[in-house]
Amino acid sequence: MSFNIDQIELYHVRLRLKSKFQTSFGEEQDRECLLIRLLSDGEQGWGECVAGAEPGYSYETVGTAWHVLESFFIPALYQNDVRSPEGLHQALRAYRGHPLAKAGLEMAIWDLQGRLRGESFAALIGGAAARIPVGVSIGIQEKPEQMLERIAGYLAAGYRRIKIKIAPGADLDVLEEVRNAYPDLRLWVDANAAYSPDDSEIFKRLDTYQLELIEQPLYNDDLVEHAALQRTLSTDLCLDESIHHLRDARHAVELGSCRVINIKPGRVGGYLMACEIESFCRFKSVPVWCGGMLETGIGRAANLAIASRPGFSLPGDISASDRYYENDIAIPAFTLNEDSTIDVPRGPGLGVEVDLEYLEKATLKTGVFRRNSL
Ligand code: OSB
Ligand code: MG
Repeated sequence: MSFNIDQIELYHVRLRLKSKFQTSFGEEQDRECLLIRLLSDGEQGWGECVAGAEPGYSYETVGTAWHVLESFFIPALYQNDVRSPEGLHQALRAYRGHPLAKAGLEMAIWDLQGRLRGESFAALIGGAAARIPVGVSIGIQEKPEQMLERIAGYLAAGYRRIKIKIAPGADLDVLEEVRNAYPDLRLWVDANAAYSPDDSEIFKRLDTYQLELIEQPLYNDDLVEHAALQRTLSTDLCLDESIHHLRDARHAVELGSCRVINIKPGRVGGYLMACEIESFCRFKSVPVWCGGMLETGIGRAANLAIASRPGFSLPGDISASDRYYENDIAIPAFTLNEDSTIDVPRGPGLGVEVDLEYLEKATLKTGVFRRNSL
């Protein structure tokens, strides 16, 4: 089904996180992101660009995403009369990089398409599962006791898989305590590229904690050093930052850089690419899971949909709304089931509505771009 997008709105929003989220690259108390609304034929579509306030995880920020959307992507969308996610990428093919901005726009098109057809995003992209196994990702804490407290809280809330952020100086001590307290916990660690191959002594120790995986220990753009490291470890490595495209996934598997891949639709430039990577990994029997970017309920709805494809065999970083925010911008809120799963939304499009009153309160800047005003 085709449609005519005639207005695009950008919202730079800021939401207070319930607790500070610290990683090896920085800390966030307020999550900033960009929400995108498309208007067409009396219907709307929402997307979330997961760029943040600072270029920490990615070089993109809310500011760079606003710039490329306003100056290049939105004009290209109108000029090429984009009417589908595939058409969007065709229209943007000359523009290198900025995957988070591209993915946000793609998400909004899927939502619009789903709403117009009365079909869920999950159905449109080949999802099958009705509920997604999930875990929680915990930021670096000042003291190991605080980490134990946070873990106890999330286990009590029903999460059955815990990922903790690590960095040099905040790794072995905390793991020692966590493993002593929870010998059987499904435990992952994520270094967000904080180590170098010189840290081989630390890796040897990390290898003794029965971790289910070690995420992105080395450089954010590396496949080769990860392959050398994987050969020395029995624990599975998982790549996040290094995988931007199907090609990277292919190279990582060929080189042996990892045995697991974290798929974040934003990082790979959208849902179509995320599906390609998932299909390839399924063919190669490489387990994948859906990563998170502290999304609002809009982005998390999309993550749940993609994670319902069959290759997503490990629990995602898709937690319940109350793990992130006091108030979420999307309704209804996502809640955790007793078996540490979250239901995939079934309504048309993303299956969530935006709380416009709350959106207005959370918005720092708005932009409106009409088709014929360009
Ligand atoms: O590396 O997985 C990451 C959040 C922001 C940037 C990078 C990462 C993360 C998370 C949070 O781990 C996962 C979530 O959204 O729950
Ligand atoms: Mg990660």
